[in-house]
This record gives sequence, structure tokens and C-alpha cells, in this order.
Amino acid sequence: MSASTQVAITGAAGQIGYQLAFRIASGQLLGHGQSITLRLVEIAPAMQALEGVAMELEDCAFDSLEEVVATDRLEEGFRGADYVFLVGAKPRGPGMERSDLLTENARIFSRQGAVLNEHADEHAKVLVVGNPANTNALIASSNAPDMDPRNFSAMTRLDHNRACAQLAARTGHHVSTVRRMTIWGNHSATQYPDLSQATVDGKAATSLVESNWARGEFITTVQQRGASVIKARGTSSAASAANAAIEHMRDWAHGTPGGDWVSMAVPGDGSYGSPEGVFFSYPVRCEDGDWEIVRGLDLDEFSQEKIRITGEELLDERAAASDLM
Ligand code: NAX
Repeated sequence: MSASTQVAITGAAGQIGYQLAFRIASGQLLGHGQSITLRLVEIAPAMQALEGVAMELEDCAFDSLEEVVATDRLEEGFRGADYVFLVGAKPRGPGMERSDLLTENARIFSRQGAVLNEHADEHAKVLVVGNPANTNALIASSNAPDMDPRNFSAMTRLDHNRACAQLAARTGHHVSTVRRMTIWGNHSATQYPDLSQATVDGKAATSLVESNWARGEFITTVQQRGASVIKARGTSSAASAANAAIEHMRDWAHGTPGGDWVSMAVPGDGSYGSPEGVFFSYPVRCEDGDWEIVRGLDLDEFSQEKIRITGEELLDERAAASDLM
């Protein structure tokens, strides 16, 4: 086995962290032949629960797990990290406005960015899952001046997977036949799930579903899927979120399979009418550990308007958190 790869997870005793740690330790991120050290980070009140997670990891006797570091010190958690999953975030409490949530999390992610800058590997890949994910990624990256902003991204892969599943169900095909799906913009209710470029079993999705569904129910179902899971399960999506986080990072590291593309929120470059200076979800292809926004797509006015709306929300979020960048 090669030298141990350092994988850091914040919020590791939480719902998503509890799924993520075991799947990564079992080899589902980097393959079974790669030795892994898990660096699990929590806040002090959750350290006892985190010790329990560490005990269970030990009890799995995973071949590829070299060591588990469980800590509430970011410096120790991020030391030498090659892959970083920023999952822990402050949840919205009773009576809390969205702007309060943004400010509270901006504080957390600005400090995490600064500590990553000092202690993580300078080429570490950082995935932000904790909400508001796009703006948290912007804040973390802004506070890590020695790291390339391209090494930060925020997760819209769960929305992407949800959109593929909805289209597959609607057309009666297996989800593996769906390609070229896109989530544009913010991981929020303004996100734009777009099937206008998608294919199902090689056929244009627009030729298989009614336009009213594609522009109406399909979009709202994907946007509100998280709320539907909460209603059914009594708690938010966790296994599907951890799955999406692993797929996001694995494709980023190893490449997008089969010439398809995936959705990732990455630094906005103004393409397709998106704003610059925010983290915006685009269709991307990954190769050799890097990503590129898919170019040259022909978007209609409906899509352009949706991209404008979600872009404006991201600019508002950036303005609300501007003093921590
Ligand atoms: P949980 O509340 O189960 O777990 C969060 C954990 O983070 C807790 O154990 C908490 O102690 C820890 N934590 C809080 N602040 C921390 C800090 N500063 N440093 C380290 N750890 C800290 O939430 P969970 O269901 O696991 O969700 C985690 C985050 O993912 C939330 O912000 C949630 O909104 C977000 N999500 C993002 C998704 C996406 O697609 N981008 C989808 C799933 C999920 O809703």
C-alpha cells in the first residue's frame, strides 16, 4: 500500500459524517488499495459522540484504514489533509433569520479557511457540504490565500442525482442511462435543475417528457426533495448526501466517467450569464484531478432567466457575509 492519504471530515459525529466516515474508510472514495487516515473534527460538546464513532471505525477492522484522529482542534484535524469534507455547520435555530445563519456560518468557515491555509496540503481538495454551501465555500476559499480557489467547491451533486432519478422515473428508464443533467447556481430553493441538455438512453430528454413538466413539476420536485425527505423521515437527507459527497470528490480526483458531466459549484467565471466572484454550480467535466466548465451549450431564455435568479441570490448572500472575506 502507498503512503496514507489524509482525509479530514468536519461534523464527523453528525448524520452525514456518520455515513461518510465509514464509506471512505471502507475504500469507496479512493479504492481499496489506498491506505487512509481519517481526521475527524467536531466541536467540543460532540467529542464524546465522536469517540464512539472512532470506536466503531476500529471495530470495522477496515483493511485500508491506517489511523483515526478524533479532535476538536482544527489545526490537528486539517494537518496535512489531502481531501477535506467541510460538513459541520451551524443549523438554523428557532427564530433565526437566514441572514443570521449566514453570519454565524461565515465565522465558522472563515476560520476553517484560514486553518486549512496554514495546515492542510497546499493542493488539498476541499468540498463544502455544510449550508449555505456555496457561500461557505466562497468564505473558506477567500480566507485561504495560499490555496488555489479552484481547489474549493460546494456540493450540488445530491441535487444532480435527485434530478437524474426524477427524469429516469418519469421516462421509465434506469437512472444509469441519464446523462448531461445540470444543476445551475445555488444549493438552495433557487437552484435550477435543467434537463434541456440531458439525454436518456441516447435520446434527448426534451423529446421524452412534456415541456410543462420539465419547466414546472420537475424543477420544484428537485428543489423541494430535501423537504420531502424531512417530512417522510423526520430528519434530513444523510445517506444520500454522504453518497453524493463521495461521488463528487471521487469524480474530481479520478475524472468524470464515460465522457458525461456532473454538477459542481465552483468559482463563477461569468459564463452562461452567471455572476463572477461567487461559487456557482455548472456542468463540469473532471480529468487529472482538475475540473472544467462545459462550454458551448445553447441555453434558451427560460434557462437564462433561471440562471439570473439563482445568481442574484448568491450575490445577496455574498453581500451579507462580505465583512468576513
Ligand atoms: P447534523 O446536525 O447531524 O451534524 C452536523 C455536525 O456538525 C454536528 O455533529 C455538529 O456538532 C457539527 N458541527 C457544528 N459546527 C461545527 C464546527 N464549527 N466544526 C466542526 N463540527 C461542527 O447535520 P447533518 O445532517 O450531518 O448536515 C450537515 C450539514 O450539511 C448541514 O449544514 C446541512 O444543511 C448540510 N447539507 C447539505 C447538503 C448539500 O447538498 N450541500 C445536503 C444535505 C445537508 O442538508
